[in-house]
Amino acid sequence: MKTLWHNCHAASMANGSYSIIENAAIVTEGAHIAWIGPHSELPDQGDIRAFDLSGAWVTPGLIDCHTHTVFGGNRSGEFEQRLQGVSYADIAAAGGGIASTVRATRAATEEQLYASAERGLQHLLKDGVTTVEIKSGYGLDLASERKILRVIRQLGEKLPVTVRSTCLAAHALPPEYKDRADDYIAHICSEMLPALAAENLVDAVDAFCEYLAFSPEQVEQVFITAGQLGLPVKLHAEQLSSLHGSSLAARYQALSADHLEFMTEDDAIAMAASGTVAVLLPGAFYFLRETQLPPMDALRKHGVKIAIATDLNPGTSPGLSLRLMLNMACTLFRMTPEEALAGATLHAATALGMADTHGSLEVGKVADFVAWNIERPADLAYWLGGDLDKRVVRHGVESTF
Ligand code: DI6
Ligand code: FE
Repeated sequence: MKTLWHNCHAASMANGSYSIIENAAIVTEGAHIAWIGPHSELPDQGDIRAFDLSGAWVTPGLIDCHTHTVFGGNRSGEFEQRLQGVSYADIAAAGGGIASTVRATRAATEEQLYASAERGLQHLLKDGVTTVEIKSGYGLDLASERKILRVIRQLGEKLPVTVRSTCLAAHALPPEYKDRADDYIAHICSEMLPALAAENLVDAVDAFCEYLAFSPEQVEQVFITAGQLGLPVKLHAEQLSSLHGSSLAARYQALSADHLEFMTEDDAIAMAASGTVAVLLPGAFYFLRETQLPPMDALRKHGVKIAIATDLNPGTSPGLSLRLMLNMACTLFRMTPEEALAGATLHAATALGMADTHGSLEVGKVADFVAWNIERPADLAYWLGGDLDKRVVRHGVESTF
């Protein structure tokens, strides 16, 4: 069954870059886009069901390509401590930080984790997100990581959103392995990843490469195992210091390297060569009051694709709006609204290995799009959050919230 969506303009992102069609029409057939172009060129569709979009701007459904949505508790107390001058690293060294969320997550039931994650995810969906990546990483043992990954799968089954699941078992050192990081990495590689992959709970593998987490050598072991299991990799790299994790990620053809404030130009050259997407997370930059900016000039000069995501997590980015992150990417990182929007659609799809099916409005792609009641596409990065007037279409069908 075909449907015509008309009386609209489209920020289509066609052919791999920001692009627009004024006075556009879109024809969907089932879950896919069958035709898109200027309305004046629309071939006769006969008697077709039609929806008038009242002059809206249509964008691809937003894609949040980096979140940690499933966790127990929250860390607003640490937020207050940091406002008093205690650093993120100091809090982590004193047993807080990720470790405190691990305790709360281990103590929570699958049902409790589902309920709180669903609440968080609803905020993103109301903001126009139709695809989201969610990482584990607050369990850090087989049973607890499995519990989180099962919740991630359930979210994708029950909510109107496409969910990609990433195993981030190498997020932090669990207390059982204190001073034995190599042993924990060996456990991840020999037990955890093979078991979780066999249960079809994992779409990609991530790690935290940082002086307060895992070394490049340890991350490499995780990448080798992921490769043996046929899983793509991603990496938290260069967030707090420069260990050249992003170059390592590029060597392993990673889908993305994320954060990147401390990356060098050589890292950017390596990422450009491997097509590894730079996922920038302005919410974490802002919330940690970071001052080291990601090297925007080097990323642009070498043609690295740049995505923007919320990093939704309880410690460094309790960010419930992807559009707010577009604003922050512009105000803090000096991206243009066009770059930011491409970063939350087109390049976010590439960062998830989904560029063939998602991220732009093109014939054959999945019909996930948002019709925004706005004057110009830049308005999406202009308003600071808020529930903008919009219609969300997923798999060719209008979603209601
Ligand atoms: N970097 C981050 O910003 C999050 N994880 C990571 O590797 C923070 C996670 C947390 O503090 O709970
Ligand atoms: Fe993260």
